[in-house]
Amino acid sequence: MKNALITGITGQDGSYLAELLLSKGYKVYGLKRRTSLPNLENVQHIEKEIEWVFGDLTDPGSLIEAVLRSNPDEVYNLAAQSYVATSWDQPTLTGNITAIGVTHLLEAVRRVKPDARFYQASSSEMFGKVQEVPQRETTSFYPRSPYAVAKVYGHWITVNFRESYGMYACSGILFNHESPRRGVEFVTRKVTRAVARIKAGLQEQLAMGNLDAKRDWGFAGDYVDAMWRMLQQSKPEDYVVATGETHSVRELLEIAFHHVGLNYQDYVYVDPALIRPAEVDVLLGDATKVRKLGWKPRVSFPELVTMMVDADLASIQGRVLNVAAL
Ligand code: NDP
Ligand code: GDR
Repeated sequence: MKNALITGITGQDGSYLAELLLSKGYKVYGLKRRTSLPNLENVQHIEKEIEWVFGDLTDPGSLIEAVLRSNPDEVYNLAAQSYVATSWDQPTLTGNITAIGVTHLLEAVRRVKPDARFYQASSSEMFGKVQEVPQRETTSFYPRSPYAVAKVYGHWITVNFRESYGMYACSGILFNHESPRRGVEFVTRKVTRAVARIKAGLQEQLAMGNLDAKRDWGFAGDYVDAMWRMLQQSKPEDYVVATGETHSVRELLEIAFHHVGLNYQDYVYVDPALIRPAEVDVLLGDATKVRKLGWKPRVSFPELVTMMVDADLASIQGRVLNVAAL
């Protein structure tokens, strides 16, 4: 039996990854930080199967303890201040967690269990102001937010530990991926939840930011399988994970509202306060390299959006939702 340590396990990706590793027979250790209220909705169905370790990416001692206790074969660093818009409001905190936190964890692994395989959650946001379309592993970075700048640091410190110490450390450069477990502030979930609420008569309008932004959106359940595959290779390498399709926020609105028989133009208005100080206009990934590991996306963009609307409708209508089915 292999041991895996997952940071960020209470988030969207952490919950899907924990399910995947448990299904493969791993013993899963989950790092959770102290919160004023319990925050385990995404993992409630597997809570008892996980060995919980308290810790925080900004607290190096707690990470050393987590690596000592879990004695991991594989470490997945998914924890981050992951919301781009908040990174302008809290740039230093974002840097402490999303950038320096990676070094804290790499150092803990290097000192305690240097042969553990390490996965870093890098992001397509690092491409930012796009230099090349589609973006691939060799495309240069031009980050456009404090979050993206922090992720570039996390990416390069992972490369550096690989090259300096020979550690099996690699990054997945993942394009946007979504699910019914997505945080409610991200654009897909914000829209699908609002559609359900409008349909149920609980909300009248929806304020949005830039409707012309384009993203390469996939399903989170598919993407965690790519993370696992990256750690099963003979050599550590970095991989882009994407669908190879890009869609605008406007298309997202069209599909989501149309699914419940509504026209988004009757409900949506643009609020200038939601336009970001600097925007990433278009992202489109080339996943040729990771496809060679046998990975491919299985959920199309319309299937993803309608799956999320249906889950939010079920939740609003009070039907008991089993998170394991999401
Ligand atoms: P979420 O925002 O859903 O989850 C973030 C996780 O990080 C939560 O479990 C959160 O814990 C934890 N966390 C935040 N701060 C700390 C801290 N200081 N110490 C320990 N844990 C902390 O993110 P996703 O699941 O969507 O993404 C996973 C990772 O992948 C992130 O690093 C994100 O930046 C990156 N990424 C995501 C993409 C996407 O489209 N989803 C694309 C590319 C990269 P808590 O529950 O306590 O808040
Ligand atoms: P992103 O995701 O910034 O790409 O980062 P988000 O869903 O927040 O925004 C996507 C695009 O939609 C535009 N947009 C809005 N966004 C939000 N949240 N709310 C709105 O009302 C709105 N209106 C328009 C945004 O301007 C943007 O262009 C996500 C996160 O998961 C990161 O952690 C991850 O690294 C990247 O994806 C890849």
